[in-house]
Amino acid sequence: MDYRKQKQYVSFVRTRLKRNEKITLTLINHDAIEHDIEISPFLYQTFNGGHNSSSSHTQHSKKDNVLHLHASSKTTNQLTFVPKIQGTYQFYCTIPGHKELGMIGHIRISN
Ligand SMILES: [Cu+2]
Repeated sequence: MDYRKQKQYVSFVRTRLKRNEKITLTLINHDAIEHDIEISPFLYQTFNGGHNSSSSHTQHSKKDNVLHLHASSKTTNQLTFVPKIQGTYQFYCTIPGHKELGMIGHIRISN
């Protein structure tokens, strides 16, 4: 996932994933403000935390089964996980107004 403050706010390297396949999600933030990514509830297993220790970030939700990854301005952050159940899931930036700007999309997890 690559958030750029250009015509297209979000660009993707890959949005089709396989169940039980380890995937590393990379959030690259080229913008002057923070962004994050949250995937609507689905079952997964994580290997490293997407929650880094940026104290300025107050949007952290602690909802069950919601994968959350945050990147401060001009930073890149990563999270490795294994999706456990197939389906199509929505992801979006949780900063107010950003979803409406186009920071939204879908990932597909197949068997
Ligand atoms: Cu955003």
